[in-house]
Amino acid sequence: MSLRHVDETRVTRFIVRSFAEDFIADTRLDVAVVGAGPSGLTAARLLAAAGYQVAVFERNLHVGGGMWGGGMLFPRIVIQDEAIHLVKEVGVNVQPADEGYHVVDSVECVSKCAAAAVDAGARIWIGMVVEDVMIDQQDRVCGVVLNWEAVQRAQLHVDPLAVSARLVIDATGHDADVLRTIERKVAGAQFDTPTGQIVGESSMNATEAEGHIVELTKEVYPGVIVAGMAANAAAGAPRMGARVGGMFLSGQRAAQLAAEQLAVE
Ligand code: 48F
Repeated sequence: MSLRHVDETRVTRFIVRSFAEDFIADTRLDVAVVGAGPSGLTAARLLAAAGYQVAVFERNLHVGGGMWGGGMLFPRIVIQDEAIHLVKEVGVNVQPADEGYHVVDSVECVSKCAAAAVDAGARIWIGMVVEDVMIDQQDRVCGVVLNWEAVQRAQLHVDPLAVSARLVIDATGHDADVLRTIERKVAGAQFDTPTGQIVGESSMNATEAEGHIVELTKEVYPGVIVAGMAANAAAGAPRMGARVGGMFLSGQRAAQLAAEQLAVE
């Protein structure tokens, strides 16, 4: 059996029309999640499931952030008892280790976390970098400024486009890229961190890192909740390696805080 002949220009129209319809729908968001690692995908899934209009912007062509490579390219990640429900509820198979730890296949974990976020109603835009934020008259962040990662890499002079968001979640990992951009661009910006500035992560101490990550997940700048490794980086807390339960719990906390704030606005 041969496949139906499709005029190539119709394929072009299908793709552009579908992209345009969905992207226009995402120009006024409740929550813009920046970064599709474990914390961003978890926050997006939970907020979309609660009925909020959520989009995730990811600079790479792939989702999953630091999860794919597991620990030093061994494609396994370790999650503690306290967080394991957040991967079990998206269907990830779990191998119990001992002392309250579980091992999961990182490829399976990325795939199922991303699929569950999309199934819940979040859209994930890949290849798009958040290169700036929009701010209102009170210097509150009210949206994100987007460009293609390919444009940024090629250093082409191409103006970006912006989408509005009632809240932004910075889930950009070690770089805390959204907060760093605000620090660079908003004169006198003060953050809810120990120094009032973005401190940068400190060397590995997994126990301390995981102990603080949920409380460090908060609105550190008006309109921006920080989640995942970016939360530790903002506050100067340590990194934690391939033990990633804290990332999932932080994503859950970011979703809770965002929902509480959106509910009262
Ligand atoms: O780094 P990442 O996985 O963040 P996370 O959710 O989880 C961290 C763990 O994976 C691991 C770890 C555990 O101990 O430390 O690293 O905190 O995912 C962050 C994602 O954000 C994207 C980046 O490509 C990655 O996929 N990202 C970073 N900056 C931008 C961005 C940006 N400006 N615009 C769009 N995406």
